[in-house]
Amino acid sequence: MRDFLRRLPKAELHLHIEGSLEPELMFSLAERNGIRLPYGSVEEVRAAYDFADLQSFLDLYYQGMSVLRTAEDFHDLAMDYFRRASAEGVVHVEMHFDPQAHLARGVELPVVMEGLSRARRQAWRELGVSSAMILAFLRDRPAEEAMQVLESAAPYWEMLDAVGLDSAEQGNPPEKFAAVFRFARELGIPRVAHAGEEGPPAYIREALDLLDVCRIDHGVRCLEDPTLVARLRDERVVLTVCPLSNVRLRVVERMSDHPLPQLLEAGLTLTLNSDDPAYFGGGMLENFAACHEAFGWSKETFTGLARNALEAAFMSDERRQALL
Ligand code: ES4
Ligand code: ZN
Repeated sequence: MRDFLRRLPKAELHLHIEGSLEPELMFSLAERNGIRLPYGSVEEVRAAYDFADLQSFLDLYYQGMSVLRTAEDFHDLAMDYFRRASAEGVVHVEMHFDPQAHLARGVELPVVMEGLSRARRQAWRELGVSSAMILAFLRDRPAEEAMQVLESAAPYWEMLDAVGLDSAEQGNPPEKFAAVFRFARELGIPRVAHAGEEGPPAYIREALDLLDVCRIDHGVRCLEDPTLVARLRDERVVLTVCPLSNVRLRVVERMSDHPLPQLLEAGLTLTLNSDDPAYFGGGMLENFAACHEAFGWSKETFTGLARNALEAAFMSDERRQALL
């Protein structure tokens, strides 16, 4: 089965590129940039990845990315991930990236864009892996700051496949970003948002009604609201579910408690994703394999989930036809 899951052409729709930073690369970039890390070894870093909730992860995630300073760093980060993903049978990667987390450290948007863009071209040329860019706003920062980021990204609007909304969900409802997402819509930029991971089903509704998103990242808490589930099913809203992330951030206690079987049974359009593979115990293949182990799904189920991702991906119809 693992071989089948590896060979299955997979598109990843929910990945934070900063969350793909493996401890080994963290150390080598720290050395290259003369940055001191609060860890003595790769093993110590991995041992620190024991999270109580989303916020305890975010604290280490923002600390880890402090080693990213130059365009070359962002290039190396993304190429390192594209190589690993390609070896797992991933053919398309949509990467969220967090400009505000870098601006706060004095790293300007052009540095990030140059490094990631160069890696995307190289991944396509050398690995045949296509990719997309999702500029994510940090929802625990003011909406005015997000608006400034979107305005300052004007030279890159054409390169953005979507804007997204991530970071600490509780107490930061989608409504807070209605004006920012309205502006993105006026610019013709598609929209996605994290909702219903730690936050309530009402945040999923708000993301649909106020942000006009085409996908919900996570969305697992929709099950608490049957009317919402019916709407998501009828409107074929894509949920980008991240099983290992949900276990590591204690959204669920263990894989066997994960609501994926109920979501599937409800007729929702689901995809499987890794979220932050360096922090949550593995990439796409590990997430697929964990579902097989926990739920015993058939090859047809996995083929269907992989197909959902290809159908929902931000890619040219030509590329999609070649992959479907
Ligand atoms: C994130 Cl809300 C959330 N979940 C997982 N990874 C993230 N990176 C930034 N925000
Ligand atoms: Zn995420």
